[in-house]
Formats: sequence, C-alpha cells, structure tokens
Amino acid sequence: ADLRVAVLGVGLMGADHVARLHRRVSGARVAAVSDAATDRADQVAAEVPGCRVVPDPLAAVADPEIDAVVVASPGRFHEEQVLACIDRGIPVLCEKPLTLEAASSLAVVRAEDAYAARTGGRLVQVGFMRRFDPEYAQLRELIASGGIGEPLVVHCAHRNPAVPPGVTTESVVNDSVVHEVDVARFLLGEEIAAVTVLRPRSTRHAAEELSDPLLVLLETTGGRVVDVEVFVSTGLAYEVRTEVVGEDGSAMIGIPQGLVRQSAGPGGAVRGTTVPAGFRERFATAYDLELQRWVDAARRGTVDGPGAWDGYAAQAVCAAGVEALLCGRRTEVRMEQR
Ligand code: ISE
Repeated sequence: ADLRVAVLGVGLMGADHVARLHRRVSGARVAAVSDAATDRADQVAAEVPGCRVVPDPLAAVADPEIDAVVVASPGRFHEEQVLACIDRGIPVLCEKPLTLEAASSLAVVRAEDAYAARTGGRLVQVGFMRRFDPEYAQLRELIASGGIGEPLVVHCAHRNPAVPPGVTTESVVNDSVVHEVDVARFLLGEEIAAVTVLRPRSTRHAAEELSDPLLVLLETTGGRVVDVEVFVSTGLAYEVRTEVVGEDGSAMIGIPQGLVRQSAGPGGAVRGTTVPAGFRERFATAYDLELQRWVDAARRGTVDGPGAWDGYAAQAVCAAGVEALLCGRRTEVRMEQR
C-alpha cells in the first residue's frame, strides 16, 4: 500500500513537497497537512484528493493512519516534531536544520540510536538535497574512483539573487553555508575541524546589517581546505558552483548548460544560456530524487539518505561558523566522535 505521509509546514518547501509527492513520487500519498496558517493548509490540502488538514502537528504524527512524516515547519519546531516521530517509530524526512543547536541535534542522534539498537532500523533523513543532485553525485563518484587523485582543495560559490527580509548574517551561515558544509562532508568523507569567516566589503544591494558576501574557510580533519563564497543578495540569479582540485586533476559542477542562444545584444551578437532563478529550479531534480528515495527506503523500514548524524555534524560546524563570524578568528568545531 502507498505510504501515507503527513507534511508538517506548508510554506515554500512544504507546499513544494506536497505537490511533488502528489504528482511525481510513486509509492506515497499525502494523507495530511498541518500548518499554523490554517488557510494556507486548507488551500494546499484542496489540491490533493483525500488529504486532511490536521491543525496540531503532533496529532498528525500520533495519527495511526499516518505512516511517515515530512517536517518542513520553521526550524524551531523541528526538534519536538522529529523526536515525536522517533517515539512513534515512523520515518521522518526533516528539512534542514535538523534542530537549531548542536546539542539538541545530538539528542536526536541518541534517540534514533536507541531505536536502531532495539529494531535495527533507521528513521531520520535530513533534507540535504544536494546529495541527490546528479552533478554532485557524479562528482562524488569521480573523487571516490580516484579520477582526479587525492582531493586537496574545494572551491565553492553559493549565490542567491535575494533573501527574505529578516535574514541575518548568522542565519546565512546556518541556512546557506550549511549546504556547503554537508557537500564538503559528502564529497570528502571526513568531518570539518575548524571554521574561519572573513567579511569582505559588502554589496550596496545587501540589507542593512547584513555582511554580504562572506568568505568561509572550512578545514577538514584530513587537512583539506574548502573555501565558500556565500553571497545572498546578488540581484541576479541562483548560482551554486563547486570545484574540487585534486593531485591529478580537478572537476567542477554547477555550470549552467542547456540551451545556448545567440542573438543580438548591445554592441554585437551575444552567446549565452539561462541561469536558474532560485534553488527550487536549480535543484528540482534533486528534490524529486530525494523524496522518491526517501519513500522507497521508508517502505523498506530504513533510510538511505543523509541521516541524523549528518544533521548533527552540520549543526556543530555551523555553531563554530557563527562563533567564527562573531569573533573574527579561526574556531575549532566541537563535536562528539561518531
Ligand atoms: C535556503 O534556506 C536554502 O536552503 C537554499 O538551498 C539556499 O541556497 C539558500 O541560501 C537558503 O536561504
């Protein structure tokens, strides 16, 4: 039978996941949605035959007619919602962040470990969708196969055209750089040991108080270095590029290809292609694959994507990142041994 999924939080990402589960993912159906904005929940549920609105998210988790949960609520609610899923022993896909602090993410790791010790199964997947992007997956395979030799340095650019009002420099570390933190761990297969954050001159397009762009340096336990230019008010488009430099070659992903057009431009013909407008466009395939793989694994009683430990490690690195941002110095990551 189809997996009956409750989606908690139907803002931008949650509503997207509802549509994706309804239209493109097989083996699951959206049986319930929950959102503090009830009119929004009603609107989203109306698009999906048989979908109920359950105002209390924890009641949705407890509902015996729900088999699995997608958590897309604001980050401050993740901890209790994910822990409730573990308590009930049902699979949960949690958008990042897993929780707001490293300590509470570690509590989730421990709770899931206890469940795994009893049952042998896993329950928690964290929404690091880039791992499912075909380009990132290929890059990882290339590195793992030795195709560019020992990886030494990774250069990343992560640019957003704009961010919603209220975004702070700290939240850019937590919400944007967190993706490069996970990508670095995914590609290199080791933990991040230290973080340094530089604040170059800010763009005039940045909201007041926002340091934008930032340059973030991640040092891994194996002595590799990852540099991240994160720039959230470019006013242009969505660009995510990652280049890995190895001992025997280098490889880059994130160069928009697709249709290349030549047409009249100022001062002569220009040749070019379109850059995606936002992360939902750039990572559309990644999100589809993420959800399909989550559903397939959940139906087998397991998780095969990034798990609670990955969520915890990312939080621990981001906590060091925020500290590094505030103190202006290299900051070591404090985290448990796996
Ligand atoms: C947002 O929260 C995301 O997760 C996007 O992937 C990222 O590009 C963006 O910078 C974040 O604000």
